[in-house]
Amino acid sequence: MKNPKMQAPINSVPPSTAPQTFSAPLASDEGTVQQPPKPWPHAPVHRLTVHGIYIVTAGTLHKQDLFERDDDRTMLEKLLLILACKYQWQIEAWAVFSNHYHFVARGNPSSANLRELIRHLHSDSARELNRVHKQVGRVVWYNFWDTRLTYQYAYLARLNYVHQNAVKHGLVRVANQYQWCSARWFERVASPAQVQTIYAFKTDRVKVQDDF
Ligand code: NI
Repeated sequence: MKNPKMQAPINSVPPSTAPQTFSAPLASDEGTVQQPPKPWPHAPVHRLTVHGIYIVTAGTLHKQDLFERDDDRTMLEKLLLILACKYQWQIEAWAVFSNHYHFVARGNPSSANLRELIRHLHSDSARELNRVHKQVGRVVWYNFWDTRLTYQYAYLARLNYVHQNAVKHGLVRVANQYQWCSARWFERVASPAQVQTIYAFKTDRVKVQDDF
């Protein structure tokens, strides 16, 4: 993965998706999910029978740096946040890179199928990327991995893993300096104690598909 240029402003969150309007990221399963304003006409469709918290990773075909341009990563990040809202998954951490992404999402009884959300994200982002790059029909995404997190420690460690992922990949020294991830948002919406607690979780032994 190539190091993206960092001249873009680090505080420019996609305005229409405004993640700072989410509820506190550590709300309970039963807590009311506040989502960004909805830019779509209808709530989705069918219900999952099983809800939970998942970590999702996806990579581009052959790990190519297809989202190398700042605008391309911004597009992908924005689509992720919009579609998560549409499918009623609460995104608690995310990181978008030139050749892969990760997110942690919390479901609720209204959530639509997570894999359909991912397929929708891949379909729309590939179509838009290919339109901008004038690459008709190019395959963009290779695969994705979704893992349900059932233990508190595993969950909190992976939250931190995703918040800190830009540091792991050597793109920034401090996670909140990376524009296309949740660290800066998390530090703004969570309490200092929450931030301190989450950031203290060791991530070096967390097993996440991440050889990008
Ligand atoms: Ni990664």
